[in-house]
Amino acid sequence: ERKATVLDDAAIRRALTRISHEIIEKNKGVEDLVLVGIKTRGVPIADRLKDKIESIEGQEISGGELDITLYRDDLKNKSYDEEPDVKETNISVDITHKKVILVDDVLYTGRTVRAAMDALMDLGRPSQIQLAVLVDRGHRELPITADYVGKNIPTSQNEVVTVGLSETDKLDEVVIFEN
Ligand code: 3GP
Ligand code: 5GP
Ligand code: MG
Repeated sequence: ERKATVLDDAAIRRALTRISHEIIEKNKGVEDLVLVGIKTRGVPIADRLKDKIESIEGQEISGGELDITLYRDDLKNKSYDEEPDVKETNISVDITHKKVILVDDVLYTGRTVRAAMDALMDLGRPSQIQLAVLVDRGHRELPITADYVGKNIPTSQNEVVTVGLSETDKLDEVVIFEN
């Protein structure tokens, strides 16, 4: 059951513009930054941030993708004991001594991000890893916090946050559903 629209397309655009400025400010520019999107919807979000940051700074930045399968996926009736696993990495730049910014749509338990950090460590030795998410819905099971958050949406466990993006869905919107 659809409960509420929490972000419409304008709100998503503004949140990503703000995060772009925060990334530039925190890192004092874009030197050595690599933006890595977590599939599926972290990838278009990373692409949008990359475009915005590049147009603000007038400088190109590197990007990449990680595919992390959620074995612990309640939607697919898998066991809660299983951990998310890295299926595929597509990062062509050397991330050693780089500041990697992981980008995902929703942050929940933190287990996907933990798997993503493991995968990055296997690829090289980043000087720093930061995390940007469009939505933080709470319920962390690991000591993981996002550096950049589009919107904090306190949810109950039986609510689901649906993220729609024009690249993958009909339109840009973030909606809360209750099962
Ligand atoms: P994404 O790959 O774009 O991130 O997990 C598969 C998809 O299901 C994800 O898309 C995610 O957006 C969506 N989803 C919606 N609610 C949930 C949820 O409660 N848990 C998980 N794991 N995925 C969810
Ligand atoms: P975590 O590993 O932090 O529990 O979950 C993070 C991943 O699961 C994100 O990539 C996200 O796509 C997905 N996810 C978890 N909960 C939700 C949710 O309520 N809505 C959406 N859209 N995705 C979720
Ligand atoms: Mg995701």
